[in-house]
Amino acid sequence: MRKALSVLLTAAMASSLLAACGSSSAPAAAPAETKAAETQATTAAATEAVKEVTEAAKEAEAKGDTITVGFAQVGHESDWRTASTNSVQAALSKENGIDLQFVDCDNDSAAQLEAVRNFIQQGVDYIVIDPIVSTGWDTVLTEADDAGIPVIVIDRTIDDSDKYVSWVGSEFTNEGLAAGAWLKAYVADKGISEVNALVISGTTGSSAQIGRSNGFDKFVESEKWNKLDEQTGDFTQEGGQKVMESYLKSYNGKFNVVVCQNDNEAFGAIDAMKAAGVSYGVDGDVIVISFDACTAGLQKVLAGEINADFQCNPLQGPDCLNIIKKLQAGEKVDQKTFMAEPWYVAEDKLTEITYTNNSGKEVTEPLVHVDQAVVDAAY
Ligand code: GZL
Repeated sequence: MRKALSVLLTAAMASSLLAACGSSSAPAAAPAETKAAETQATTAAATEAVKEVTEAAKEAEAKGDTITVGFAQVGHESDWRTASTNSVQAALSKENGIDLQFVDCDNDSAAQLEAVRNFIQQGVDYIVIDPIVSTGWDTVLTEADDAGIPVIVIDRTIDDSDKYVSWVGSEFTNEGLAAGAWLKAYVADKGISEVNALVISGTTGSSAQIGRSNGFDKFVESEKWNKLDEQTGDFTQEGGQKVMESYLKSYNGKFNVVVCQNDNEAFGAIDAMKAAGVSYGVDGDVIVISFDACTAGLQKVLAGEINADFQCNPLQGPDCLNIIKKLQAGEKVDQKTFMAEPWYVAEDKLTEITYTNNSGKEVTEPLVHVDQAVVDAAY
């Protein structure tokens, strides 16, 4: 309710002006007619301001202590995104004292910047952003900062500005590293001596795409795998299918691994390989690696169509609410919060992976074998 606050401040200033005009400490008298005109103008302004604050106060009262939050969401491109939107909308709800202004930016960075500027104009209390891409943010975040509106970033990262109060999301490079570590262990266990990989990457310039590509590429280099190609499927099923159809024209019979940077791309790639008569998955010629581990993705792991699925946790709603409540109470909040994310596999032979994570620490992490109970518990 920034509007109420600004009107309250205006009213306070206006009433002090009124008092100054009538007080004995008024500046040396100007000609009577000027003084009267000045006083009349000030009184009118103050009356208007007080009227406004009464209306705003009535509005705020009617709304209880409603906190207005503007949320600029990436879009609606994937199952993961749907789960992310549902999580935020469920947490930032009227029942929790929040008036959520939601904008689906449809994967359009210009629209997302415009949505944030509109929130600033509206004078919301907080702004939540899931940034489509990780750069181009400092100007608009400076505008929000100048307007005194705290910004919370979820999921993907903003890499060219630090003008936000908190970020909650995933370590995307570790997701890519874990995928590489699993593939290294898997081909060793299966006696596969050569890796010829194709990558269907996510939205170019998104921190999810950058991290997953960088992490997996570390293993491409260290294991001397052949990465035949990497093209963006923009995190959509249609994109995954189109890229795989193109790959099948150029590399049919020459690849034995496909890395899809989210489940929806994997669904599209699988449809294309099925249509082309290429076998894939646990008993196939092509190993399928995916990210997100949404319910539909884990169903394909259970069916053996996806060999390994590296979860990216979309459920940042509760963290968002917690951060806002802490800020409202004047408490400090963590600058960064990383989501917990399991790694899922179709076969139970390998039970863990060991790799050096993005912080340079050697870690050993469990591999979760997917059964129906795991699918039933998915987000
Ligand atoms: C990653 C998230 C990505 C998901 C995709 O945190 O931003 O965007 O991996 C989604 O499914 O489209």
